[in-house]
Amino acid sequence: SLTPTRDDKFSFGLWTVGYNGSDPFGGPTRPKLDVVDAVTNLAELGAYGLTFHDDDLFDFGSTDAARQSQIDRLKQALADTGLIVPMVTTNLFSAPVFKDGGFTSNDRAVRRFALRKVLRNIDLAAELGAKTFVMWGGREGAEYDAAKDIRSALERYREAVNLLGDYVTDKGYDIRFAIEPKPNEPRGDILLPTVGHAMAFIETLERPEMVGVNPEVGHEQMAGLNFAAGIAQALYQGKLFHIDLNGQRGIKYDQDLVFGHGDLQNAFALVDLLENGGPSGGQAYTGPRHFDYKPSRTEDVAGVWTSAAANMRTYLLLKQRAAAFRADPEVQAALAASKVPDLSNNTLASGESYDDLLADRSAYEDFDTDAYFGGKGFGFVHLQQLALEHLLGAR
Ligand code: 3MF
Ligand code: MG
Ligand code: MG
Ligand code: MG
Repeated sequence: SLTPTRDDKFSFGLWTVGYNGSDPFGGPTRPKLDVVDAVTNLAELGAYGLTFHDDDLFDFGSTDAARQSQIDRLKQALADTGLIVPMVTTNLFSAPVFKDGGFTSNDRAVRRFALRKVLRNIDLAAELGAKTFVMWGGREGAEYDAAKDIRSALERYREAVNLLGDYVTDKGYDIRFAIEPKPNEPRGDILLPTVGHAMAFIETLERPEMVGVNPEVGHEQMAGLNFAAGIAQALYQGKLFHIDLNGQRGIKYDQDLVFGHGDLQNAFALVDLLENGGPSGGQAYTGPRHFDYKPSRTEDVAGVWTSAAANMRTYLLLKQRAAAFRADPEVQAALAASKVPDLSNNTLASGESYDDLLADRSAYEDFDTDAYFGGKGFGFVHLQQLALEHLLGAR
């Protein structure tokens, strides 16, 4: 069905539908969105979750009373609608004090303040039952090579994440961390710029099992990378803890378009991967389908909810198309002709050693590469055309 239900696990950031349309060149086009309105509208549209930064819910520097009042209003709205908070994240980028970063600011007092802000927010995440704590280090980076000792910065990042892992473990919270990579914006260069960088960094931590990634479609595409392929590797390595779905058209500023309004063919491949997985090993993704998009600056308040609904409808349309693609006997034949399933067979026979391989004349000495291929291609273009026709609803 194309009607979103709670079982689809669609979630939205409060900062997404709450985006007021301001940008570096102009002011807001929409009024501030109240959290209760956000929860009510998202629940009506069929979402199951709301996520937020601390500063989305209560202003930076709020008094304890103002902070608590917003938390209470959120809790009441959740109770009234049945919406949940699957993920919480901390804003370490908006306040001027974070202009050179939080965990990796050159200023130690800022680093200590950032840690305290995150620890306080982890307590709130646990209180609200969030299972994932996302960390996007948007200001962890530099514009100038001489201005940042990258190795020290990575060491401070490690120190911070190790401390947070100790805290969650000692408190007994049921929370895992997900690092969100981004290549640039707002910094000229951001630390842990891609999924690959982040996954390599995670292996250096004291508790690597507690930390995964939260890749965003547009962020990888800003680096010219294939998002679905990056997600496949994250799944393969058991590291896809969360995901930010949106749309991006090429290597430019972070567009945060509606999911599918960017590279639609890669969005199709992504939904096929998330929903149908394939027999190739690694974890299946069962987490939230989380949208981190921005209602375009041209839209009014009604347009905010139209665009929120569009994200979910596009996802469900792609899910339908991907199911039809997988079920089509012609696709199955094309996959077999292209030897796609063959890649899941081990290259060596069971128990075969390199000595056995070296002794196998058919593998090399007697392997006539020209005769074997005989000019025969793989047929990938036919396969891709079938995918495209399913995507277009032509089959
Ligand atoms: C910026 C982002 C961030 C993160 C958010 C959640 C403001 O490009 O994508 O959104 O997703 O901080 O961790
Ligand atoms: Mg983003
Ligand atoms: Mg983005
Ligand atoms: Mg994001």
